[in-house]
Amino acid sequence: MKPTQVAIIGAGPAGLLLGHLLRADGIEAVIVERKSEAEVLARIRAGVLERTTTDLLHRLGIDARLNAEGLPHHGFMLADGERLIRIDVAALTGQSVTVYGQTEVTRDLVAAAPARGLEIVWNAADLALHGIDDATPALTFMRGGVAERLDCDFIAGCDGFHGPSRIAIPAALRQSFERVYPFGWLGILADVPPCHPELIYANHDRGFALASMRSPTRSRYYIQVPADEPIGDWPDERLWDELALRLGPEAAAAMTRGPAIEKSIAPLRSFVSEPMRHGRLFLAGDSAHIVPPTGAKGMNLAASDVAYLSEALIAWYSRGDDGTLLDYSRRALARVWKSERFSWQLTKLMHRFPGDGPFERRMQLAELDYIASSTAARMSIAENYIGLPM
Ligand code: RFL
Ligand code: PHB
Repeated sequence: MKPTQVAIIGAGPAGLLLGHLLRADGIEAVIVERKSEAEVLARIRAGVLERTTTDLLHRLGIDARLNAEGLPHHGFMLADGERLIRIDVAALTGQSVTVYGQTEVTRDLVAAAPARGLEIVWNAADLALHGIDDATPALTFMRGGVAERLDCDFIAGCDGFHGPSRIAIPAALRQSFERVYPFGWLGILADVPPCHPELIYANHDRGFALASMRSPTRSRYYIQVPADEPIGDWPDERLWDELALRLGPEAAAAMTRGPAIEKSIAPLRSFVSEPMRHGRLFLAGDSAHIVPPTGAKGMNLAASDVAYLSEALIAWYSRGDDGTLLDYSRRALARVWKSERFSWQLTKLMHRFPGDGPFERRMQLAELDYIASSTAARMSIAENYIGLPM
C-alpha cells in the first residue's frame, strides 16, 4: 500500500475518532480492521456519551444524527430495592449526558470516512507491527489472500483488549493492573419503550440490574449473572421476570416486555496497562485499559485518549513539537485512573459479590442511604458521571 503518516489498528470508536481528528487537520491516516464492516456495525455496546465525547463529534461536524436522535439525560436513578434515589446531574453540575448508542456513533463515523479521505481496510488478517522502536514503523497484514505492507510515521494501537498492539510492547517495559470480577452482565436489547425516562442502576438482594435505552422505542436492560452462566439458562421470559424483581415495583409496573433482538453476556474487568506509548506506538482506548461498564466510561475514555493523542500528533506534524507526544501517556493515564476509580467504586456499591455477608450488604445500604441524604455525595457521583474535565 501507499505509505501513510499514521497507521491506525482497529475501527472501533478509538480508531475511527482518531482517524477523523487527524484527517480534519490534513494528516494522512489509514485504519486497518480485522473484522468486516458489517460485523463492526452490528456490535451493541455503550449507550451513554459524556460531553467530552459529544463535543468531539460536534467539532468534527459528524453530528447530524446525534443532534436529531441523541437523548439528553439530566439525571439518573440509583435503586436500593425499596426506593429510587435521583442523581440530578443537571442541577448538581449544570451539564447533562447524551444517550446515543456506540453502534450509532460507529455507523456515523464509518459513513463519514470516504468523503474525508479516511481509508478503512476491512477484513485484514494476520496483522503484525514492525519497527516500533525506530523511525520507520510499519504494519503487515493479509487482505483477500494478498500480503500487504503499510509504512508509516506512527502506529496507533486502537485494537481493543485482545488486539496485538499492547503485547507488541516488550513485557519488561510494561506493567498491568487488573481486577477480574466474579460476575458478568447479561444484556437484552428489545424494541419496547423504556420503563422509565432516566436510567435506573439497581442494587437488589438478588444482584445488580440496569434499565437503559437507545430511543423512545428501544430499551436496553442488564442483570448481573455469575461469570460462567450459560446464556441458554435465560429465555426472554425468565430475564424479564428477574428484571421486574430487581428494578423494583415502580419500574416493573411500567416495563413493557418484548422479544430480544440481541442478548449476550459481557465479563466485567478493571485493567490498566502502563505506559500507553512505546517508541512510535501509541495505545488508545480498550487496548490500554478496561473499566467495568457500571460507570458508562469505556467508550468515553477511548474518546478522551484520542483527543489527547490527536492533539499531540498535530503538534508534531505542524510544529515539530515532540513534547506533547512524549507527555501523551502521562496525560491520558491521569484521566484513565480517575475513571477506573469511579467505575470500580460504583461496581462495588451496586453488585452482590460472592462471599459478601450481611456486613457488606449493610455497608452498601448505608452508603446508598448516605447518597440519598447528602448533596456532597450526589455531587461527587454526578461530576464523575458527566466526565471529569480533560
Ligand atoms: P473496540 O471497540 O474493542 O475496537 C477495537 C477494534 O480493533 C479491532 N481489532 C483488530 N483490527 C485489526 N487487527 C487486529 N489484530 C485486531 N484486533 C482487534 C477490533 O475488531 C475492533 O473493531 O475498542 P475501542 O475503540 O477502544 O472502544 C472501546 C469501547 O468499545 C468500549 O470501551 C465500550 O464499549 C465499553 N462500554 C461502555 N462504554 C461507555 O462509554 N459507556 C457505556 O455505556 C458502555 N457500556 C460497554 C458498555 C461495553 C460493554 N461490553 C460488551 C464490553 C456495555 C457493555 C455491555
Ligand atoms: C447501555 O445503555 O448499554 C449502558 C448504559 C449505562 C451503563 C452501561 C451500559 O453504565
